Amino acid sequence: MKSSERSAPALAVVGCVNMGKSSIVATLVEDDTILVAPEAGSTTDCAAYDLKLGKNIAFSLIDTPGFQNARRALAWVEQWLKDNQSPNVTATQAIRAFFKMASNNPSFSHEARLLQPILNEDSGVLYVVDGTQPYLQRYEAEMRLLAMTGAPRMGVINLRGTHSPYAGEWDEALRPWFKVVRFDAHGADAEARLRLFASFRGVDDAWGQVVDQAIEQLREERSHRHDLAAATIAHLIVDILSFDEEASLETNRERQVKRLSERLFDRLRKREREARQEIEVLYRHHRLQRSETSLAIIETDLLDKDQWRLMGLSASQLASAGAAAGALAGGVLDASVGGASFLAGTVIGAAVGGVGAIWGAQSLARVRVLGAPLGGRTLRVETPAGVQFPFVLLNRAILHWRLVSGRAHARRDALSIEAGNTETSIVKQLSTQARKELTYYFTQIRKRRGRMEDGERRAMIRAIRALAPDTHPQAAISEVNDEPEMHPNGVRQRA
Ligand SMILES: Nc1nc2c(ncn2[C@@H]2O[C@H](COP(=O)(O)OP(=O)(O)OP(=O)(O)O)[C@@H](O)[C@H]2O)c(=O)[nH]1
Ligand SMILES: [Mg+2]
Repeated sequence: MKSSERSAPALAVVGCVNMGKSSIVATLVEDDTILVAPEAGSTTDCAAYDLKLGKNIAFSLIDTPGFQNARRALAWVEQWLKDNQSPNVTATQAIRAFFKMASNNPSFSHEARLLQPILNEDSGVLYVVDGTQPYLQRYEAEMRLLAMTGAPRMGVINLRGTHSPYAGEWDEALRPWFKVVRFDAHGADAEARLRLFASFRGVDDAWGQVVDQAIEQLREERSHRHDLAAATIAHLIVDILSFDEEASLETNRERQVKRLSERLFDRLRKREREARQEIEVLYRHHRLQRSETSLAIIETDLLDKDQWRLMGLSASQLASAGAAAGALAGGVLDASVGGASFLAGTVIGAAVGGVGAIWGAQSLARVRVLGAPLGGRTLRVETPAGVQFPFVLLNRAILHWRLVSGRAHARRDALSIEAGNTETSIVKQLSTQARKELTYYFTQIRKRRGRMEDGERRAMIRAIRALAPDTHPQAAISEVNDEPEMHPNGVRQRA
């Protein structure tokens, strides 16, 4: 397609094999399906990927096979120029002659394919180099060939992390041929991605307006995604806090508690996974793998008191939760109290039945025995009482949110959520005001068993939205790790 027919500017992403071309395309267009692989020469054909904004295409990026025979290609072109010497003959004509020959010559198949969008579709050129590899003289042939096309162009040094010892060397080598920018294809966050887009202004003078519009729209889109993610997390918390499992009271209550707890926590994990997937899709991560060990941590830390401690939940809150669990040691599931709210509000812990074996020594699930309308009694297992639990849930959700929303789409490694260190405690950084507000919503959800008023629900979403990945408003995050002010401990004593 000629540029006159195309609505959006296009850039062919070219360079030697294995420099990170496909990685840059994947990260820029947020496509985690693009083949990124350690083998040199993994991309064998050109493919155009569009950066879509709403219905419009802001940019097209063309992933290309890497140069394989650049020096021989350049030698051919130079020979052609010698053979066709005349004041009217241009370098671009020589490149076109090469392209024509190479299209039917298997030893130049990569060169022919990568030149195709530049020569036939008027694409600009994004020349990618690897800042962790030394610059070698032979790369000059690639740069010369690209310069001969006359296409607007820019050089990108792929930093591949923070330590790119040869970036300076590359910078010097590229400058005679290109405007140069640096980019970390796998480590780039949303802002770094926008900065690279912004640098496209320098590729072609005519692109300024398109670039500015795209950046504005990308910012809006990101903000909208954050809104939706906050709503997804609020929804998750509302759902989980109102989960319960109920059945007619059986003689062997310990076994029944264990069975119902297992069922309840299966639902809980499933619901949490669902919410995570929704968030991953929002940020266009469709193929995200989670590492098994991280998953295990994720699955268990929900009820791990060490996590609570790291989150800044007070010692007294933890102690009373522990004491309440301890009071039940020895299977004191004493039905003698009778009535509708036997064991109401108490927590059942490791000591009871096999619950602890499933949920770890610090496990807490809430158990009630209720009077049934037609006589008899019902055993109900609910998600853990107290505000610690929703805060743990919130912390996990936000951690995941931040990781996913900041993750470059070129990465193919499993998502690793390392719980268990203070850096992962987002709740700990909350201001007193934000904690209070969230505590209030969590208490309301419990009280009304998930039926929140619309206004309240919206306010809760706003409170969660304030914790969005790249917004750190002072209102929500305090400088000091002040002692949390929460509902005393959420664990009521036995009636
Ligand atoms: N850690 C890290 N690895 C990277 C980065 N960029 C590329 N790689 C790795 O380098 C290898 C090649 O990356 P690709 O993006 O496939 O490179 P390419 O230039 O498209 O390679 P070909 O298509 O084979 O020419 C893959 O194993 C990538 O995971 C980066 O920024 N950081
Ligand atoms: Mg590739």
